[in-house]
Amino acid sequence: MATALAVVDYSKSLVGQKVKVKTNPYGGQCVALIDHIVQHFTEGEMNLAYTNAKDCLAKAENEGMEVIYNNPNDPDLIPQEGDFVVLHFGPSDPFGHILVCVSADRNGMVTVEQNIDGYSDHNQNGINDQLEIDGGGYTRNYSRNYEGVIGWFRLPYDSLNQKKEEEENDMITISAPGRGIALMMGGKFLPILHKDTPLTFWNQGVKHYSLDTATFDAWQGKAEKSTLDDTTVNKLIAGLKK
Ligand SMILES: [Ca+2]
Repeated sequence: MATALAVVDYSKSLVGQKVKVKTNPYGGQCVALIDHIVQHFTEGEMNLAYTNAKDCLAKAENEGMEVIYNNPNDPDLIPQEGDFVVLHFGPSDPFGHILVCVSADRNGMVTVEQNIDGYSDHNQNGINDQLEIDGGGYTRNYSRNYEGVIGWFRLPYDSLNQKKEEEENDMITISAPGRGIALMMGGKFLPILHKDTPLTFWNQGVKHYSLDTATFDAWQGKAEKSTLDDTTVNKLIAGLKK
């Protein structure tokens, strides 16, 4: 389930790693961490593919995420846990910065962020890692005030969870006399071979349908098409129209 708390927990689990995405050749950039988290929770449906941190509010808006623009004159307008916060330090700052808000109050935020330092040389070749392929920095716990914060955005939790629910509803178990029991998932027939397995699904809210053997066999793919005669089908359809 995608929740703000899940985003925070997942972000914390990445601390100490250099988190990268395929679309960013510069390795552990601040935005690569956020891109990875967004892709993780949306199963790849949303991303921040090559966007500089400072442009991520517009990108997030395009992707359909909720975006809040900061008003520095309103000290009560602060990000929530799990929000992705965008910083931009004026026109001389070419890239900006982005981070995960763990918690926030009027004075500042506890965060998880990657590549905090402008300069690093983890591979010790004397060249700033930021300028190197596979460069960047590591994900760290941090805290800061709201200097440079231009806004924040968050995952569309409601629609993500609704979609998940619909996917789960797309799953049923079926049985028929002498045929055992099977899982139907997205139109696919998957036999269930262990007596404990149906309970696992039912405990997750998967519904069960007891079918006749002919329908069961058809769903399993043993029959190419329904073999109900026209008279019966027409009677059924007539019944529907009532
Ligand atoms: Ca280097």
